[in-house]
Amino acid sequence: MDYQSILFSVDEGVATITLNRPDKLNSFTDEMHGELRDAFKTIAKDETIRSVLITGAGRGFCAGQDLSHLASEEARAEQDLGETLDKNYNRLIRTIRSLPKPVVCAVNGVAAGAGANLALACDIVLAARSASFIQAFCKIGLIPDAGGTWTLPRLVGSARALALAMLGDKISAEQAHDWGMIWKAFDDETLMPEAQGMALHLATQPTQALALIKRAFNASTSNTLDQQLDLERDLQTIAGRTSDYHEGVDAFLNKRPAEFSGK
Ligand code: LHQ
Repeated sequence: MDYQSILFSVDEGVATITLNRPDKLNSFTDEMHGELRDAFKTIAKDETIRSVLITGAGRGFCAGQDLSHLASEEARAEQDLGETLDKNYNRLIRTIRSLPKPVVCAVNGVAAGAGANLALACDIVLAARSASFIQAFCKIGLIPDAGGTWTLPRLVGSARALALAMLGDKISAEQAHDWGMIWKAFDDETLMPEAQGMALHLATQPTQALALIKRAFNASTSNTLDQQLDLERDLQTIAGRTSDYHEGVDAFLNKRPAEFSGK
């Protein structure tokens, strides 16, 4: 498939997706969603891909849904927002959260609306110091979507999440870092080398274990401690049967660097 709204490349086990509508701050269109679905299908199928990096082209990361086709009242009235969520955003967020590979997000500029919540759905979020996060939905009479009402309170607590959602205030990358919303903020010029280095590192790690870690953390949000202890037992049993477990222990005992195959 030829992509018009994203760039997609695979190198050294890392799949890089760049949202690529810079003039419109990489806002989402149906076309972009279709291309993202196609790219994630490749990522899921290709065993040589062991980590994913998502970023944006130009000065923005992603300004949420492209609103330009909603100029007329008829267009707004005709649109079924629930259908749009089912068709596009919910699928995208479910795909990222259930992907058995680590997903790094490099937020290179403003992340607004569903763009902010796309970033927060990723496993490790890095941001440029000039980047910002805006739960812009309330400014147009909507509620946070793309998983925001689930991720935000878990990341920053209800008090901050509710205020962010109800005020639509812009917060800086530094603030997002201080609040535990993202992993780290970097000077603008070092964001991409840092993010690429991290994605490359993850692509050399025990992929099955990383996938199981993701599964365990996903489940922990609704499990009791008892359920989670049982899940850890089950997932650790699976991890203990991977080649990478044998390699990791052998490498440690022989004082050599581990060479994980992802198997
Ligand atoms: C845009 C957009 C944009 C089109 C900037 N669309 N062109 C919604 C509805 C349906 C179904 C389900 O879900 C959703 C989810 C959502 O995401 S709702 C939230 C939608 N997003 C927003 O409300 C954010 C709108 N954008 C902004 O508030 C500002 O653009 C931000 C704060 C992101 C950046 O501000 P500035 O840095 O001042 O840039 P700008 O506003 O000048 O934008 C640059 C260009 O990008 C400009 O185009 P132009 O041709 O005038 O240069 C904007 O019109 C365009 N753009 N966001 N969402």
